[in-house]
Amino acid sequence: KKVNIAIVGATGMVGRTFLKVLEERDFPYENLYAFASLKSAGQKVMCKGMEYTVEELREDSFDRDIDIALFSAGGDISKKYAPIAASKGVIVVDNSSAWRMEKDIPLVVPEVNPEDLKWHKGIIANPNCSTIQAVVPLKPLHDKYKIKRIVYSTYQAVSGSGVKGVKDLEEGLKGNNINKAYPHPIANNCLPHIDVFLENGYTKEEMKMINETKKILGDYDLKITATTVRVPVFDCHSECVNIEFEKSFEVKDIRDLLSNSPGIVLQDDPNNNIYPLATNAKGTDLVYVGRIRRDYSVENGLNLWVVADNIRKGAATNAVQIAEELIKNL
Ligand code: 11C
Repeated sequence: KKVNIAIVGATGMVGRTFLKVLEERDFPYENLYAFASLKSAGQKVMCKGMEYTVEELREDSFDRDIDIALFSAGGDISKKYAPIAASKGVIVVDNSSAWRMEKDIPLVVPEVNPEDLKWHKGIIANPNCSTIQAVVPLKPLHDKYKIKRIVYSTYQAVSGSGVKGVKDLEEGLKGNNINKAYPHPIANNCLPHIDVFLENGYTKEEMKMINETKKILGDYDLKITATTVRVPVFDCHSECVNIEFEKSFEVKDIRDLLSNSPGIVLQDDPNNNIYPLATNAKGTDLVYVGRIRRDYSVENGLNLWVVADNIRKGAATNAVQIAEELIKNL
């Protein structure tokens, strides 16, 4: 069935990538509507060779036949407009953090928990980019070996901060530290600070990884800690994921399992300098896993290096994949 689709935040970094991914995957829509703030209204965007004029997002924007709306316009816009859209029968796939931890809102990565789409009430949350790429390999491992504890250490690209972050790095590399997105120069630095600091000493990004992982894997007993770091890389997040399992394992079986799991590409041949790299993941929709090795410091410990394009699999592609799952049942 061909559906009518809306993009909210169509001129932003993720919004433009929604359009690119819809085109690349030949998502079967009949009509497409592009919305953004008044400031961007009137701009033109392209999808599948057609030009669309961006309309101002208003309360009556959803008073027409729209089946699915992909939102990426920030938490405040989602808080206000996602319930309005849902009340008019639109299924919202929301990329912001506004709804992720709400009990009655599914938080979905299609390779991991597509079954959670069944209980949506009109709004579905798209997880944080750094969580999405981690849970894709964690899911098959948890199913087979039962995870006890996870230690995340991330190396996150500036595109996660949007255009501002990209500008800070571009300018910083020219010796001009504008520090618009970050409190310190990002060029030649690693900033152990993503999003705001909370009272418990963690950043919001770290708590997102911890809480979202539990919700997506459906296991609130998991013990998880995280350190999230912004690095001077334009695109693609890299992560070291340290895991402790209940059950014993053979590293060879882990490799086999991951290479046969959906959405994953194994790149693990250290003798030939092959391991996941941000520059190779850029522009793709998959999660790359390598440096698979035993952590000898604990019983049943494992280390992984996980890389993915944070704007694509970490945001736009995951949302479009959710929409692809939804249209199977429309
Ligand atoms: C970053 N993960 O890299 C963030 C960006 O909750 O959707 C995405 C924030 C979010 O800065």
